[in-house]
Amino acid sequence: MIDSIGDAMKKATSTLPIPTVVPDAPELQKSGDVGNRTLWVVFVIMVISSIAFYAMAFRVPVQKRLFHILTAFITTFAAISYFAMAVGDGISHNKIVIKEKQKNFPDVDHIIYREVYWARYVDWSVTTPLLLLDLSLLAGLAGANILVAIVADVIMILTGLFAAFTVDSGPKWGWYAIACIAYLVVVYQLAFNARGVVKGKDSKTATFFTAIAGFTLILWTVYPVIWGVADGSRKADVDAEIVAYAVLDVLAKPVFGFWLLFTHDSLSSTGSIEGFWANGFGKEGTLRVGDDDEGA
Ligand code: RET
Repeated sequence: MIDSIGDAMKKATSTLPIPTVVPDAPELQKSGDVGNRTLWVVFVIMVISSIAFYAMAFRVPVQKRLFHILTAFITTFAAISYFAMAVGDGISHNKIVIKEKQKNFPDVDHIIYREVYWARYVDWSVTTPLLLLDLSLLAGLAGANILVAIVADVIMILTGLFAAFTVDSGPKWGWYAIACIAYLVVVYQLAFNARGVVKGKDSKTATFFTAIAGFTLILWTVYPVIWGVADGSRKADVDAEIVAYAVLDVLAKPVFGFWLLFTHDSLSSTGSIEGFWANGFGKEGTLRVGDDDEGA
């Protein structure tokens, strides 16, 4: 469709007798072979990791499975999103109009259509909260703080999506700024609140949390940088964008997951979750039939 816009414009301008202002053909920024192959490779990595995580889940008792299940869900969602992008779904075009000044002529609009991989944002809006849940449960973060981190995280991804589709640069960087503020809230919850509470656990869990949360925060901070040079300022081409996110996604999901689960399995019981998430609604806390009659 985009090509036909370009063709139509070329045809129209070629039939003009005296070209007064010659609008150039729209530029299409899309992925090539490298990008497409990368998407398939990451899809396969996500599928294999998911199978491994589900297998690891079945090897531990159901009471200790929460981290395994969360981590397997993360790579499962990523596999679905990478499949969507590899087959060409989950991709749209963002139209950008750049006014180019001409000497002695009116300005010429330079139009760019750039592929936006919106399936990524759908993936991130589900998987980054799950990653945060993994880390929060490991640290023993309070429920209210977990919610703050997750809501801030969802705001970060959604405003990042708006930024990716905005046409004018003012609102685009405005949305980006909102997303960055939301990201700072996430950083605060992990780096201060979660780190504070994990100190109350055994030293192995505390040291492990500091290492894996530090790894996570460094990785996550690279995402907005890539966004800035890719979707943001369009300095990086689409293939470079795909490869950069692919490396980060593999580190942030499968590598993070294997590290978390192998270490979790070797940690003492303080690394595990008790209560409902381990045992469901047990005898304590359920209302027994006849309770009311007992006092009568
Ligand atoms: C965006 C752009 C707007 C500003 C910020 C961003 C942050 C994104 C992050 C994404 C993390 C993704 C992960 C995926 C795992 O596979 C939305 C790029 C701050 C932090 C961990």
